[in-house]
Amino acid sequence: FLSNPKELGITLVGFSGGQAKPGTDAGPTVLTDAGLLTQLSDDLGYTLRGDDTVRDFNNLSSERFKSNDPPVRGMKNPRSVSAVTEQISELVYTQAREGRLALTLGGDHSIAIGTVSGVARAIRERYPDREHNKIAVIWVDAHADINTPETSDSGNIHGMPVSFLTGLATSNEPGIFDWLRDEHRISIHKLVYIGLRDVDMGEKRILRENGIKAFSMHDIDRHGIGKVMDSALEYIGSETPIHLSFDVDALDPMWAPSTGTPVRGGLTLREGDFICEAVAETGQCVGVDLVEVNPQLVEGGVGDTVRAGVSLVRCALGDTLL
Ligand code: Z70
Ligand code: MN
Ligand code: MN
Ligand code: MN
Repeated sequence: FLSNPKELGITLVGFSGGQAKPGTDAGPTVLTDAGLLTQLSDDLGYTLRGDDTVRDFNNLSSERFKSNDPPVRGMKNPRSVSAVTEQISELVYTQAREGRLALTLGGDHSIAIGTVSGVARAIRERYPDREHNKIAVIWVDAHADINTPETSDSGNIHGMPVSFLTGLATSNEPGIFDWLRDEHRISIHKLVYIGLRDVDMGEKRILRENGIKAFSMHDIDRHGIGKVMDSALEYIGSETPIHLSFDVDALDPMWAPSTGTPVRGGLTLREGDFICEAVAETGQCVGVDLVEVNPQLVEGGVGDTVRAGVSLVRCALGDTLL
């Protein structure tokens, strides 16, 4: 096992500065209010050791939104997102370094710049002599989130995390992602997408030119989620540690309407759960993110989306019927 059995490091990140809509900052609260953490300890047998295990970024952080934060290279709130993700990276690193499976509840998807970089660094350090000490990332999303500042139309950094994590985008500007070093980065060849259906022109070009592995909704329709997961995990290999970054908008809005950018034609809840179960089954999982739950966006309330989110996390942490 790459993580200690049944040991979690949970980080709650109510942050919405990677995109324009308020509400995503309340994501962790609605998930924990629904009893997610209690379920993880009582139903799944994880040890939760108070402050040490569950870290609420909103209480720990000294800086959230910076008051003077004009766009740089078109990026919106670049200093705020950089400062927040730097702190998340450090928090998640300390959890994963001790062998805890790092679970992060967001927040918008920009926070993955922190979570993935923290886990990547921790696993390198934890297994210095292991051949396979570089993590793979399974990015489950309607969107590819691989715009560079230059290809992005929106300037929203939640559409860019993968480009910064892979080094496709870099910045030397003081206070703007200049903290990202090689030990934080992931290989573009250890990245797999699942669920894509709303990808920008510039992103399609990046995916094509770099030969990035991607299973779109079309591939899932053609092959079924079982075969897609077999191929995804075969591509990654059975020795490589895996970080699962799950954007709830990968699910069809029928199952998860309370999110900033719902796109129809998505995964069923069972397909989403299956992805998480298949990752859990490998025993290679070292990090899990669940992001983009936004309780403010739907008339009928956030209940369906929260139930879906709770189900996904439970499955990713090894909940099974039998
Ligand atoms: C678009 C952009 C995005 C989530 C929207 C959208 C990105 N490609 N990600 N909603 N979760 O703005 O770069
Ligand atoms: Mn996303
Ligand atoms: Mn998305
Ligand atoms: Mn195919």
